[in-house]
Amino acid sequence: MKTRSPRSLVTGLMWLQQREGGGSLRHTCEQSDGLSRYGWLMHDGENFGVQEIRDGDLLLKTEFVKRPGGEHGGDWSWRVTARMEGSGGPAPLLSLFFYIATDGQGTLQPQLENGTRLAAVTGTAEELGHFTLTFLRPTAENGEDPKYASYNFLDAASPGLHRLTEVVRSSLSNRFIFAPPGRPRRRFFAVDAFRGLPGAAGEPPRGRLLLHQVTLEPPATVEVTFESGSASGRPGRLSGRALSSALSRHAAEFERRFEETFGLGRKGFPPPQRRFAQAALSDMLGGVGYFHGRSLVRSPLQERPVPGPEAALFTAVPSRSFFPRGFLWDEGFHQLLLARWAPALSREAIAHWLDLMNAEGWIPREQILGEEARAKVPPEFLLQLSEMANPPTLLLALQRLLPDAPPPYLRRLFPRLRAWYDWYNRTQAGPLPFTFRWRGRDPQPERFLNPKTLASGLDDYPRASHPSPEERHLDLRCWMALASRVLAEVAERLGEPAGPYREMERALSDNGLLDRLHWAPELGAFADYGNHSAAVALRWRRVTPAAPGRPPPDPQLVREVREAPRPQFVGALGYVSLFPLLLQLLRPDSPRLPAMLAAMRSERQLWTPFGLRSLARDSPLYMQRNTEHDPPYWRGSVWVNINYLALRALHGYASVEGPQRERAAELYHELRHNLVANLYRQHAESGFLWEHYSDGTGRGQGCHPFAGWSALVVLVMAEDY
Ligand code: 6A9
Repeated sequence: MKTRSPRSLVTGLMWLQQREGGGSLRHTCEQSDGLSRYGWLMHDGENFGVQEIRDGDLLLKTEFVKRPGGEHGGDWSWRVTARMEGSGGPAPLLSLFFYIATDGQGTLQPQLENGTRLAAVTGTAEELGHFTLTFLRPTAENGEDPKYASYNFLDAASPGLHRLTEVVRSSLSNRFIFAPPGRPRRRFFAVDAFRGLPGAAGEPPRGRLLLHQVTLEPPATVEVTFESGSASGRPGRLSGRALSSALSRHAAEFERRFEETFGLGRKGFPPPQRRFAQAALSDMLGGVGYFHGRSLVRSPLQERPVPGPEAALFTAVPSRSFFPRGFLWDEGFHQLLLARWAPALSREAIAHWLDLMNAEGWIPREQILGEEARAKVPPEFLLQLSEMANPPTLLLALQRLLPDAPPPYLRRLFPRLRAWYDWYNRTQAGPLPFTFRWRGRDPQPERFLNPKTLASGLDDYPRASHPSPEERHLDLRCWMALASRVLAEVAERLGEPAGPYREMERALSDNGLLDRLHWAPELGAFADYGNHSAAVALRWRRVTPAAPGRPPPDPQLVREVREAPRPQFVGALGYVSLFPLLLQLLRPDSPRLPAMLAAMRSERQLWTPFGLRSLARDSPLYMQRNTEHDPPYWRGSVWVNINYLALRALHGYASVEGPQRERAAELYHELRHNLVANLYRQHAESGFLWEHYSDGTGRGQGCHPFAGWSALVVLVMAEDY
């Protein structure tokens, strides 16, 4: 836990199941730890949460409650419950490591009991004032009887949050003996003297780390309380029975609020499905973080990257394990959900994002702020290019917040929204009026079957084979229609001139113009246009000749173009083709609507029992690798964010007059059923939400847990569009 401030104190938990040779120390979410499941089952985003973690046979439950009071945010308490499941046999000893560390400011004083047990830490920090952190003695699971435990503690210099695991791991030694009275003695690993980290010699410490290690035989319960010095007159310590009753009060309130917000009980979802939806929302809320630092930025005019200005970001993240940082277009989807649960929190996140804008009006797509975030990213992915856009989905979320947004908030947002909108119009303009083009496609097309378009968010989705200024991108054009509409709505709310936005919206939603620019008769669908050849393939080739007297170099996979590219529509049917429908720009009586619905419902094309696949099964690049090392990503898999947009649109077409009204309603019901049933089943089987889902088997793919946009399943269950 941290405060929302740049040089926050941090408190946390690590654990270790003691085995011959050590076992592995757990700390941050890492896919490579292979935990069979973990995630927040309940989390209100503010004051309360319940998390379950399964690590082999160990079941850990971590709960927290905050109690507001005083001048510094009040008190909080943790309860950690450990239990072994299954398999019999002697359970390994379990060590829980509770720590607190400073990071550039604040002071800590250890309070020792008998010179060995770290019973408490007192301290001060800018945001927290004076405080006391108390490590209570463990109890048996019932919370009453004392439990035998060994105690160790560590007092070390901290090289920064991103290296705390290493500090602890490197100070473990197994010279310690666990000796419960009348029971066999066992050796175990515990924190001993800290001898410094490799590579850190000479670096000034960032702060101080104090750590309390409790070693015991599960089952057991351990509590930790944080008491704020300025919160006087508290009714009593928030531990034991008082903590139990606070936890159950919060849990009941969470249930009530969840039902009031999403109505899944009213809709007839049985308890296991409701718990699944609660876990999806909670894991998104549990992933929300406060980040601080500088991006690494390069503009096309600069040779060398430069650090951006210091920035702060309060944001949800796509994945706690794999992408624990902010992503621009992901965040719009996150906030669609969070706007319903906690509108004020959602407004704050959106405001933070808009404050990341530079003087040009650009917002970097991926936010890698601070050392902890940077430690998770390979260097080749660090750079943010300043011509690179990403879909303006924050506007979708803002549209949802609009009816209840306080005017002063909107007034402060508006200049930023205008600058952002102008930036897209200025920098992502297409070759003809009212067309748009994503910048920053990969400049070396011969390395890929189809050069990527990371800016679009649909990475390897097939586009024109030969990137050129002639390209017009359908999805971006549709996003700009939406952007124009939302800017007009905000302007109207504020009594600012909305005319130019409305005009742009009208032009970009003109179905006749859309047809002329993007309808591909040969495909029977809407499409991108550009310099394109359909006759491309990857082939193994020796690209460089052998040097004299050396063995020939390894063959490489390179692109072969068998037919020269020419300006034409791009023959790919998939998510991009659906955009005029997804963003409801097609009129309900559009003569194109039947063909689009047919493509969606066709199993040879986009329909699967698990949701809509990203690229038609009969499309040339369906499930094709892009390079030797780059498997298909948006070339077939089912993605939840786009399925959410499809359901929202079908729901819209099903609720207005039009010749396709009934067809849209049918598709809506079937698609909703398929998507929800599969995500629920995969979650029950694997324990996680996933980044995307196989169109062949429905299995989760990519990284996990992915409680980013996959958690939109909650809104789908609630039919809240
Ligand atoms: C890779 C390697 C630990 C890709 O969800 C975030 C984004 C989406 O915005 C985008 O639409 N994901 C989608 O196509 C993940 C992108 C991760 C890029 C960084 C670094 C990490 O190794």
